[in-house]
Amino acid sequence: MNIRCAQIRILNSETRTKAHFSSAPGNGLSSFSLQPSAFSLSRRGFTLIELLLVLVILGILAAIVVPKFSGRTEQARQTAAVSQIATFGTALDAFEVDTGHYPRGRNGLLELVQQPRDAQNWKGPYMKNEIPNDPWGAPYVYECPGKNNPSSYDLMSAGPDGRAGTEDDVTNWQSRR
Ligand SMILES: [Ca+2]
Repeated sequence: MNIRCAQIRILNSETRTKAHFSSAPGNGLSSFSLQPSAFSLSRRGFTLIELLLVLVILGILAAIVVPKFSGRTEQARQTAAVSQIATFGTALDAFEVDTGHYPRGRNGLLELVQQPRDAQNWKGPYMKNEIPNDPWGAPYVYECPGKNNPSSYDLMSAGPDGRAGTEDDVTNWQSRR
């Protein structure tokens, strides 16, 4: 008898811990244990389940949102290509007004920013920056005189697939397909 048992609850922000002191007279302190309470254990398990649930939910959201987002990104690239071709058109028209003709050949776009030797009245550069690639990283394809626009020029981006002559091309002429 006279075994004294003291329970001290130590509460902190993360866990609840019970410290058990057991002692018998004459024997001094015979045992001491520090163990997480049942509440603490169940709380940790629940936290792990919560974490897994959050990961699962994030995975589901990613599966739903990412394809939509990438679809919009592709649409934004198409729009950017159309806009860029229109910007080239304005610059090429200004070039034509000044020099009397559109830049010739396949590298004609360069003449918008670098004065060609034979150009009279070239008042460029007609583009603010260097000649950009299309939104998919490929050079725009320029040809003058154009096969589709014989009186001016053909200008196109090969589109997402990078191949000219396919349905996803972005061109300055109406597709006949
Ligand atoms: Ca293409």
